Amino acid sequence: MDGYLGIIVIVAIVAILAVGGLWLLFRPKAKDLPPAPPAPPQPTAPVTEEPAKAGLGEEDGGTTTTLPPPAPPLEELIKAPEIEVPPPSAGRMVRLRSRLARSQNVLGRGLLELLSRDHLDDEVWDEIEETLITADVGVAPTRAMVEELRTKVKVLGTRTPEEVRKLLREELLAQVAPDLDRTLHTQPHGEKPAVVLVVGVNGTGKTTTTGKLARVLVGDGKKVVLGAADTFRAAATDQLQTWGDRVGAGVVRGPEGGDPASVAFDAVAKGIEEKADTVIIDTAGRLHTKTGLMDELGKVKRVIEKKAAVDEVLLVLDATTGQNGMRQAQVFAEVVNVTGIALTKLDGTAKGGIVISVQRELGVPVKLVGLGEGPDDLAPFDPEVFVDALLGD
Ligand SMILES: Nc1nc2c(ncn2[C@@H]2O[C@H](COP(=O)(O)OP(=O)(O)O)[C@@H](O)[C@H]2O)c(=O)[nH]1
Ligand SMILES: [Mg+2]
Repeated sequence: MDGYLGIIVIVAIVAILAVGGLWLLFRPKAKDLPPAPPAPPQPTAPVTEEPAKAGLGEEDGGTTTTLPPPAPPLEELIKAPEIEVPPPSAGRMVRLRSRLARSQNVLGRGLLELLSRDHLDDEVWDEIEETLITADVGVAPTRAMVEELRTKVKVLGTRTPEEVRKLLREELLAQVAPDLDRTLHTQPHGEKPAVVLVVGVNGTGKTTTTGKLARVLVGDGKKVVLGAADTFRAAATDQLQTWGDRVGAGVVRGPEGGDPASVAFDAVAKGIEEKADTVIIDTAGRLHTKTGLMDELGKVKRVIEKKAAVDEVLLVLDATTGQNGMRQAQVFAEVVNVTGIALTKLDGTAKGGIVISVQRELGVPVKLVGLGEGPDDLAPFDPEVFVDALLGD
């Protein structure tokens, strides 16, 4: 046995020497070494260095290893969005009225100037008519207004600027229909949240309006769930997610290219489960020419209705698109029962008259107006503030 042991020891020693020698021969020279990689980040959570701080070490007599309270995961610290509280929605249109400057210059000032002229001959009346048509007031409302104004001006005879202003204010207001019910149905009923379905053509501002509206509601103390039923583009879902994160509203999303109706259904289910006040469903911009897509919108609505009533179907219309937008609106109105209009981009157009024509042609009130790209640039529509803004101070 001793012999064997001796041999094993010798073999082992030889092997070690051989390996060591080989390493000496072939070890890389310092200058061949690649640059040292950057030092890995040091773990930030101290483990045992300051046990006293954890408040446990001393009582235990230091016999056990104490751990500090678990730190939240780093990703959570980085990602946690700051929830913003928006200003109240009441009085917003007053604050944003200067955004109507373009419409004011063309429609308000233009008409005031024309109506203040000493002699209102046919040519001037043609100009008045043209001004109204150009501002998208629509043919029928324009005719009605011109006729009314003609009669009243005749009665007045000579007019002071105050009289002209009052006259025009009355006429515009009558056309904007101040008595329409513009209540946005966002109140929960019974055990169920209100459901708002947001529809409209691509690029009109549906997602933006959904986000802004969520902000308004959360600011008013409501709990809101958003449904990202525009599943055609992942970017659309992310866009809505950003809004949800900002205001603190949960977002229900589906896979890209998934079934929009099932996302809408899940969002409403989550809203019911979490006792939310309002669920807002953002949809894809369905072109009215694509029958299949419009059918799909009808399906989204029917599927939601298996869970809860749809309280508001908000048609988002881009004010800058004029008569073209109006035709699209009519097709939407045929597929889903539109209950309110959100008229966006009123800040970027001289065609404020679209408020009048869209209401008249669809028989649906403008409930919200978009007056800019900022998160708080959405206002409940107020006819008097609107008309006063057009006429200027
Ligand atoms: N100036 C202005 N831009 C708006 C308004 N509402 C939306 N937008 C812009 O319109 C673009 C399209 O909006 P988005 O919500 O993505 O439209 P969607 O395709 O219908 O969802 C974005 O650049 C928005 O910032 C508005 O009231 N005023
Ligand atoms: Mg969108």
